[in-house]
Amino acid sequence: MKLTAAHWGTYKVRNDTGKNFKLLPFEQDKNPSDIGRGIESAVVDGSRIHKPTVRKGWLDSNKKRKNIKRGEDQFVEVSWEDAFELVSKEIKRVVSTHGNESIYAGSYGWASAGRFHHAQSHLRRFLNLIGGYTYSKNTYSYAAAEVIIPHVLGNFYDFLFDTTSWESIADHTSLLLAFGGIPLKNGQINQGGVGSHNQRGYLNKASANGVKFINLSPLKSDLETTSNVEWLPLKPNTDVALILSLCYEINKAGATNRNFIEKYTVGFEKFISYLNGRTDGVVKDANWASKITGISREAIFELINKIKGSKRTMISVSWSLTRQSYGEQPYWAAIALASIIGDIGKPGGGIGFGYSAMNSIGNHYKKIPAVSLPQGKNNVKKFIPVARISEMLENPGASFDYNGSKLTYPDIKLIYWAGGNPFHHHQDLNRMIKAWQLPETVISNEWCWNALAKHSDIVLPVTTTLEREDIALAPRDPYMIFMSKVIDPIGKSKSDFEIFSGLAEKFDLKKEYTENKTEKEWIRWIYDESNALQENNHKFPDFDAFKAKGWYKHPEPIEQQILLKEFIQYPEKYPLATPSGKIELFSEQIDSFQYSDCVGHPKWYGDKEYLGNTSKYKLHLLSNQPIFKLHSQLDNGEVADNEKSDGRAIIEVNRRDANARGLSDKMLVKVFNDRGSCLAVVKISENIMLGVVNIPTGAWLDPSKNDDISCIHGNPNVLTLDKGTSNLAQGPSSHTSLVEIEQFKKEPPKIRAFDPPEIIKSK
Ligand SMILES: Nc1nc2c(c(=O)[nH]1)N[C@H]1C(S)=C(S)[C@@H](COP(=O)(O)OP(=O)(O)OC[C@H]3O[C@@H](n4cnc5c(=O)[nH]c(N)nc54)[C@H](O)[C@@H]3O)O[C@H]1N2
Ligand SMILES: Nc1nc2c(c(=O)[nH]1)N[C@H]1C(S)=C(S)[C@@H](COP(=O)(O)OP(=O)(O)OC[C@H]3O[C@@H](n4cnc5c(=O)[nH]c(N)nc54)[C@H](O)[C@@H]3O)O[C@H]1N2
Ligand SMILES: [Mo]
Repeated sequence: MKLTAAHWGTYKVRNDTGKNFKLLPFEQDKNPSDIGRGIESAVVDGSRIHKPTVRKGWLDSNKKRKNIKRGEDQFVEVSWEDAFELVSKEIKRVVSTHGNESIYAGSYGWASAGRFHHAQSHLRRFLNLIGGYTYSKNTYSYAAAEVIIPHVLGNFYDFLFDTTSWESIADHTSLLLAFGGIPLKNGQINQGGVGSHNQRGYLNKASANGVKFINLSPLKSDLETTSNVEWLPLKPNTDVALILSLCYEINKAGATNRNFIEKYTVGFEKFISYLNGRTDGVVKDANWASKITGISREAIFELINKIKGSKRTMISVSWSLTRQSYGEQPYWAAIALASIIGDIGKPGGGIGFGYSAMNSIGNHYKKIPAVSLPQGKNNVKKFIPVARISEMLENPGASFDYNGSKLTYPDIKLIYWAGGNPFHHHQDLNRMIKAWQLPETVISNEWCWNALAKHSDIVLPVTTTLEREDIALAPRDPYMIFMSKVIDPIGKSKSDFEIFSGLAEKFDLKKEYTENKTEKEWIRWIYDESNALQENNHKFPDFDAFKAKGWYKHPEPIEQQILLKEFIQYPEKYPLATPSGKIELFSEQIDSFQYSDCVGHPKWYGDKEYLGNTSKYKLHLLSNQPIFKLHSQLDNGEVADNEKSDGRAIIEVNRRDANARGLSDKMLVKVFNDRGSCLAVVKISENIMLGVVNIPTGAWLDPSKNDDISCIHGNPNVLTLDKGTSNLAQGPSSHTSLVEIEQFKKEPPKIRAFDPPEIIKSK
């Protein structure tokens, strides 16, 4: 069977003639995602990059290196030979004058599924061969958790794999508190590929079994299932206040599971002393939390009674809770609450990180071993926490804090990006666009004229997954897929492998780069090496048989998974990977860093940009994950239009907020704050709480100087806050932002997001 795979699913391919093809649902998929069909139109869209292209101003000023204006310039098409020559010469010049540290190749992003054609792996393999690059640590998804969890609970990535399985929830949970909900829209995705979509089925089964769900989120749609879900809307970024009050009141009522606290945790007394107000004079009771969160005192006590009356409670915290100012705190506070309840390590109880944030969360597969393309060794030791990019570009040499260390920003002269889109993912894009002008050269490998390509000096066109063979093998998904080539490469595009092979040749390193293997041989190598890692009774089938069938499913484990089960059963034998070996409700280590924005225990920091602080901007902007695409990917395809109105992003607004501003359904509005502005189309809704608005991410950036609008298409990141979560993790704070809205009365400007820049064509 001819199949293709993407982060959003596996599809059967029906080839017609020439470039015509259709993607049909994969028979094994219980709930196929619509997202995939978006590529049918996107792959041949006018936004496709056909040839290597160089910014005119960069070519002209190549020797003088002035007048840099990225994002507003014409481009010139060049041959691959010229492109390889230009890129290799420039890299050599930068390395010899400024050193490898001056190359930034953090190159964050999701790229495409397919284990061999993973863009970042190729970029890094190549750069490591020539001495390395400044890299980035952590993710945009949950950086705050990646850094704080090892101090207080252990390795965060392990917990994502070991999350208590849905089967265990369906069989044992009585009450599930879902902070940030369990958004099924997000469960469409899994990094590296999805065989079958299961989150909806899991959630419905748990409902049918009588699990009581409470959706603690500003958006009702964050938790939808077949049974009644109780929706407790709370002001964005105030979860910590609510959780602390639950801890306080449960403890005050004498309902703390003392046995659990004594056996499995450290630091309880210091934490309680903070809750009691002994350190700051503020008692963290229900009254206090009610004022901050907008949830009434009565509702908080009702919630407490439900927890006290529940046989088994699961606290689920969505990843979005980490992407906000002080984003370390919600997870730490939730761990404290789960400890006080004492259901950690029991079937269906305890804490869960991001059910339905991806399709694989809560399936009971252990990590399936798989090899990646070897990246070699990076000789440069400099790195930045990934979301500090603008700050790095603005402040070469400046020092900053990160997880107990004092680090300094490098002086970046060259940026090389492959497989990510910072003009999608980064916050406060107006700030970034300014900072982006500072390096001498920006190179990207892209397949479409998105804002990253338009803000590059040299753009090398890559193939999409449909134009090459690969193997999808995601360690969290039981399906392995042979990805067939569906169409020939569009224009003169090449795979990242071909691009870096071509560049390596200019450094006389082609043999080292390719190891004399072709793409097909590399795919076979990944298959064989991964197979060697499987347990004896789980070996892959013969390669040719696998290729002919198109897919293989890893055998299902028998046991339900329970997070931290071993630690709870045998705390001495299986201590946690924290300094004390226990759950740390007070962390001596974090305390020793002396950060005012992340002290030794979970704490409410009220000085953030949120609805509790006076501001001329009265609405909290959420910018959640889009339903019909993955981030900015396939925004140029037809399926993404489902989530737009007249081609622009939609802003969900509560009816009373709309009425107060004279806004009506489908009205074109300007959303703004001091950082920027964007246009969007109003959708009035009862499903979003008062004072909160939401623009899903992913609209390609489309600035308009004429209209003085940072993005006329609706990219929310022109509005979001670009500030580290705290000195501990320095993670992104994208869900922190206050805005205002007004009708946009002028002529609606034409969207140019998908138009290529002006290109001087070669023959
Ligand atoms: N406001 C706000 N911002 C957010 C978030 C939010 O919630 N709110 N969420 C954040 C999160 S969690 C994340 S993970 C990030 C996601 O941010 P990104 O991962 O950067 O977003 P993508 O749009 O997936 O970018 C992938 C890019 O890779 C390109 N690409 C695809 N395949 C290939 C390939 O084979 N080779 C090459 N060279 N390129 C390829 C695509 O065209 C696309 O431009 O966004 C973050 N930004
Ligand atoms: N369809 C689709 N699925 C995706 C992605 C995509 O782009 N498209 N991206 C994938 C990626 S990379 C990631 S990291 C995951 C992210 O998964 P999540 O982090 O779960 O993503 P979001 O949709 O941003 O957030 C979920 C909900 O959290 C709520 N929320 C935001 N701030 C707060 C808050 O302060 N308190 C509370 N209680 N709720 C809040 C919002 O209402 C939002 O709808 O999704 C993955 N899945
Ligand atoms: Mo993410």
